[in-house]
Amino acid sequence: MQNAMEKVLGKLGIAEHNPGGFNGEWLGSGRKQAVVSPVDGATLAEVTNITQAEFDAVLARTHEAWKSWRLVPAPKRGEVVKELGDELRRHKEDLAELVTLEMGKTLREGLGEVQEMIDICDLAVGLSRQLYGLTMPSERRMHRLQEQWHPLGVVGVITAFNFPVAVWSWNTAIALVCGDTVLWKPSSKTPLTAIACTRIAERVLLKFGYDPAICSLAIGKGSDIGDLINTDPRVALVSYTGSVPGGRHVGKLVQERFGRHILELGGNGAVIVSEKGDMETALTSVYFGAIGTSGQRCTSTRRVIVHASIYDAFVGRLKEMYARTRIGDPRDGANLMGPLVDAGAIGTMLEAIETIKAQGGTILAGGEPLPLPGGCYITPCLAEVPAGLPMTREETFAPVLYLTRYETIEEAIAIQNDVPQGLSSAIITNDMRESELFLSAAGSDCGIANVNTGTSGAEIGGAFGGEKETGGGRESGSDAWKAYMRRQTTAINFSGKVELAQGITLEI
Ligand code: UN1
Repeated sequence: MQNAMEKVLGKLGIAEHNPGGFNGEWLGSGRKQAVVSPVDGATLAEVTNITQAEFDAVLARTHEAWKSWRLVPAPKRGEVVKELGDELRRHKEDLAELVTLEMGKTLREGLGEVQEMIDICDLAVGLSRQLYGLTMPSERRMHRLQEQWHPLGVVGVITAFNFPVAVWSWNTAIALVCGDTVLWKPSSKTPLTAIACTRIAERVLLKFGYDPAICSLAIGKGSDIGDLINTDPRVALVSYTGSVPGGRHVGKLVQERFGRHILELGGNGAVIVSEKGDMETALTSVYFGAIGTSGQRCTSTRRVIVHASIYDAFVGRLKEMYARTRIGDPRDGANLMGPLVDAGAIGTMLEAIETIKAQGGTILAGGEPLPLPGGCYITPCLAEVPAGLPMTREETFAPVLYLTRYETIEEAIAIQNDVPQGLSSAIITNDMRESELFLSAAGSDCGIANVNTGTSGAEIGGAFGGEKETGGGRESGSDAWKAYMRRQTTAINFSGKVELAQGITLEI
């Protein structure tokens, strides 16, 4: 395994010691950190953070690069993103393996994550010829009223450990075709995947003769480097994925200077399992949603609201599935669940379980740490709770699933909505009235509402994001690209004389 690991690192350009900054040159002379794999506790490599002074050099170059990148025609920018997608296709297996090594998700999920990167590149290539503005009828004679979309500037992309590469790609592929440059600050838990992606982007940009600083990198302590991004007016848009407190902090700092932000914060996904739905569909959807990525997706299923008439049957079957879950080395295809990201995450999960019990919940299964190398493995937990238990309103970033009974569909929707977060939700039902109510204005209050499929695993074609404490931002598909550009409304007068709008006359 050691040799296989070194081979993957080598193929992706990861050395034993790696500078953590890139602005066309690789740089970094700050604190050194060893990157330890949650898979088995092995040290993968060492990364040197950038200093505050180095950050300034990185941002200055990224901003400078934008001044010429914005003038490259959008379809030409699309060609670069097409090549980026092709490079990701070539490196899909290696990059997926590095994701698995660095943060512990199963290899099949790692491959899925890299596939999301490829998908968003494909979408962005098409988009590069479709950055449409509207024309509107002018109220004045021989006038044209229209809007056009211009590049925004530097996009600061701050990402989390759980999707260490996909979130960068959602932002970067779209930002690049929109004529923006990108400054990436990855989670300090996953710097190697960030270096690997930046090396790929560097090669692609150089191949086309563009400034590689178009895709820059700033690895460093969150509160230092993050706040430099948040407070610097050269960063036009900050796209932040992380916790609610983190997002509140970012939002305030960026708003203070009237910058723009996209916030992708906590989720607290719920599935309503109706007695009018298919039991197998419900079980599979809930199971993958809860244990996938070891419960560390923002779209993870954390709550299941089950109709009282089928509750016992559903929970009985789910308990069997939980008991059968194969947990272990995420590179082994036989295992459905790998480790949590680090020992701290295990501690948080164990504390949460104690709080659930203290608040009156009952643990039905799981929550037992496993004696596997690295010390980051634990059995997934099922907890039976009354509706409204305080812990169910919090996002514990771990495989803990709350089970609650309901009697009426209105009650189920009310329970689903009664949390501060609003990212993802689902209903399992074959009853059209129930599913339409769930999707109506009186239904789910989340950014994502699914029918007969679970809360996680969103496709990149739709806009991704959520309401309330999830932060309101949207990334990926649909018209999410508009957040990465500035809209300009233009009135053009070709009449030869001045006519004022709103019928105002002027006798001069
Ligand atoms: C996240 O957990 O931060 O919908 C993103 C999903 C994935 C993305 C999750 N496509 O589960």
